[in-house]
Parts: sequence; structure tokens; C-alpha cells
Amino acid sequence: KISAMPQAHIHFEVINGAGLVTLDRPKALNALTVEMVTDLRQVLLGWRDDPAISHVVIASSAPRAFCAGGDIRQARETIIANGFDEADAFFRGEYLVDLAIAEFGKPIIALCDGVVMGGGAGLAEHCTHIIMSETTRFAMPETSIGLFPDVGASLFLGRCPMPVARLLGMTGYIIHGADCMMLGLATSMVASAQMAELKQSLLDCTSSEIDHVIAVFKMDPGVPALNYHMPVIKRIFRGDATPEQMQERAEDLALMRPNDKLVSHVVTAFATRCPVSIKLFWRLLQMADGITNIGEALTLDYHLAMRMIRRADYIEGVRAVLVDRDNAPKWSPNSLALVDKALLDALFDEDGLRPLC
Ligand code: QUE
Repeated sequence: KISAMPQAHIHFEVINGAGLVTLDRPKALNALTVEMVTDLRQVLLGWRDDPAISHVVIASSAPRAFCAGGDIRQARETIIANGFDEADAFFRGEYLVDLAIAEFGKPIIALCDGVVMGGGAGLAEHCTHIIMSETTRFAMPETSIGLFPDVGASLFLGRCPMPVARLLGMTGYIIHGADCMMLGLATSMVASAQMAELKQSLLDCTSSEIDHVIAVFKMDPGVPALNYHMPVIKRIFRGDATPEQMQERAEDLALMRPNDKLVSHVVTAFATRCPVSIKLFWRLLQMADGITNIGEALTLDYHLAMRMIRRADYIEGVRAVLVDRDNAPKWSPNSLALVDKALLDALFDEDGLRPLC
């Protein structure tokens, strides 16, 4: 019924005993609307309790993108037009889908060709099988729009080495499939040209055959580019330095290594991304050891998101990146040093924390 709706941006099929989810909003790189996440959760809850469904495949109709994130432009517009209720519901809906994936109880396989960013990483990272390819571009870019890496990133980035987690979450650095394999953010690599055939084989197999099917298609991920950069990543992000000190370390390194693309990315990120977002995620990673399950992680994300979308930085960040595309946001406060402990304490204050479900 849902997939028969005109213009639906997500489709559901049952093929043999397997469920197939197809993200189909290619012009927006499958950015998730409130309708898409609501439908996806309803279908997953039904399939979870349906003994005829043995496993699920989540794929995209377009090889360019698995999913670029949540439709934060739509969320911004509903805030401006109607206040915060719809935006709160959108973020809650997105996190409830992530929870439904994490708690599905049967294998869920994400076929992650192309862009896997923000909310797209949320869909993929809670699956039991995360298949990437040589075209995969993975990132958590939210610090550029006044938000923060959410969708359970305190868990899946929290499992990465701390300097790498900080690089990815605080600066939105883009990594590839081989890097994701090294970091445990992907479980297998398959050539992009083979992805359609893999999908068909996964729909034709039983759940006990999944690992064998993937093994037949898998390719050598190759050398992760991040390996080469690791000494510099550690020099900038290791230890108990403050974000201001990390920014200073990056600027010092840039003088000695003017052609190092990673260092210049980090310098630019600290200079241009939302200072509150950067410090919030730095604090969230400090807490990550104490966050032990996905429900806790997503409840905290929901709480933080409701606080963050009420700040002017969110409206301004989405304006600069997705609406006017001038990439010149005016943040308030506009430097890391001005984001003091009291400001962060207020964002994390658990008074008024509403459980996700
Ligand atoms: C940070 C984000 C997102 C982003 C850019 C950021 C995000 C998202 C999109 C996006 C991309 C292409 C589209 C679209 C949205 O961009 O979550 O509608 O066509 O969905 O810097 O978090």
C-alpha cells in the first residue's frame, strides 16, 4: 500500500522470504523525509514480527548515493513556518528508525554505494551487514550546519580510535570504503559493478546463506588512505587537549606541511564549522564510554537535537550550506574559545530529558 502511493520516495517488496527496502529519492541523494522514516519504521516493525521474513536488504535506486542524511532543509522550513513540533517529530522519527534497525533481531544488510553521510550512516551503521564499495564516501558532516553527529554516532564513532573519531565527527572528514573496513564501520567490500548482482543473490538466499553469498562477492578493500595520515591525525587529536588546542596544533602543522590535504581540511574545518557543534561532539565523545546501548545513545541524541535545532546556528547553517549555498555561515558564538563550559553544560543538562520511546 505504502509503495503504491504516488511519488513515494521509498519502496518495499517481499521477494521469497526476504524484505527489500529501496530508497528512491535520487535528486536529493535519498535525503530522508519524515514520510520516508515513518514508513520505513512501520514496515520494519511488521517484518520483525513476521516469521515469513528471514532477512532484509536496504538499497538505493541510484548508485550515486545510499543516503545523504536527513532532509534538514525541510526541517528548517517547517521550523520557520510552524515552529518546532514537526522538526522534533522528524528527528524523533529518524532516531526511531535507527533503533528499529538496531533491534530488528534478524539480519539486515545495507548496500552502501556512493554517499553514506549523516542520517545515511545512521541507517547503515546499525545494520548487521554493512557492505561498501570503491565508490563509498562516508562522513558525518553535521558540524557544518550547526548540528552534531547524531543517529547513534556516539556508539559507532565511539568504537573508533579516539583521534579518528574526533577527526570524523568534529571536522566531517570524508573517508572511503577501505578506511571504513579498518575502522569497523563496514563489514565487507564489494565492487560497485557487482552490487546489483549481490542484491539479487541476497534476495534469493536464506538467512543462513548470507555470509557465504557476501563472501563470494567480496573484494580486497586495499590499503586504507587513513593509514598514511594516522601520525598527523594523532598529533592533532590525541590526548586530553581542548578543541582550541587541537585547532592550534593543526595550524602549526599546516605551516610545516603546506601540501597536506588532511591538515588543511582540519584547519579549514576548525575555522569555518559551527564552534558549538564542534565542542558538543567533543564532549559527547568524552562521554561515549558511559553510553552502553543504542537506546541510551539515541535518547541523548534526541535530547541534544531538540536543544540544537532551537539555536540560531542550525537555521543559519542550513541556510549557508543547502539554501543559499554561500558556505559563509555567521555562527554565534563565532569562536571555539567563546563556547564555554557553562554553554555546553546547559546543552547536556538532563533536566527535561524526554525519553525517545
Ligand atoms: C550536513 C548534513 C547534511 C548535508 C550537508 C551537511 C544532510 C543532508 C544533506 C543533503 C544533501 C543533498 C540533498 C539534500 C540534503 O546535506 O544531512 O536534500 O539533495 O541530508 O553539511 O547533515
